[in-house]
Amino acid sequence: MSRALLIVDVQNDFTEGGALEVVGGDAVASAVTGYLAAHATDYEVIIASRDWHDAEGDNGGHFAETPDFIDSWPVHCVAGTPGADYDPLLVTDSVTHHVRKGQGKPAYSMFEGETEAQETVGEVLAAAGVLSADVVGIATDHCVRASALDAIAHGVHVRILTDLVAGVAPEASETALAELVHAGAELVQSADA
Ligand code: VGL
Repeated sequence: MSRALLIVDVQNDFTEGGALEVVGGDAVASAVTGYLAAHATDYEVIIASRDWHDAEGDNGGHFAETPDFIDSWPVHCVAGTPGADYDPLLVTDSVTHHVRKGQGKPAYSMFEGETEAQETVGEVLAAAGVLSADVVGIATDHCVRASALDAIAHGVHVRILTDLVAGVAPEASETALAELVHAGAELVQSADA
């Protein structure tokens, strides 16, 4: 049975010191690197996504001068800038597919993006015969949530590795995890994965 690891948006703008820093982001980046060192060979595909917004315009209302931090946000992850790079604490050597999303529009799910070969994540998973996927990254209450829901919608059994995610807001992150369980996801610690 083919397995995938989905690494969501472990980027400088979402970790400490970034434009939209998420508390615990650096710790997630380091811990995912440690997890990969031990477990990369467990996965047929390892897909990492990056938010990759346009410098011009507001990316379909995603950027705002007075953001609500729910549907609108400060400028973040502008394509080609250091904020959009992977956090250097994340070692990406074992990543098989790099996905970019959000050019000119909001795109919370990595399934809305494309690989360098212009495939969707759904196409990559189908081609590799992936039946189960583990999801890690940032942010639990936004892009992790949306990516995991889309993976479930693709018919893949999803596990969230709960010590390898970080959220913007604690309550919304709890709600997101509960929603994911309701949708069929399993919550597991990476040590038990
Ligand atoms: C994200 C807020 C805005 C995320 C992206 O990666 O979860 N959150 N854009």
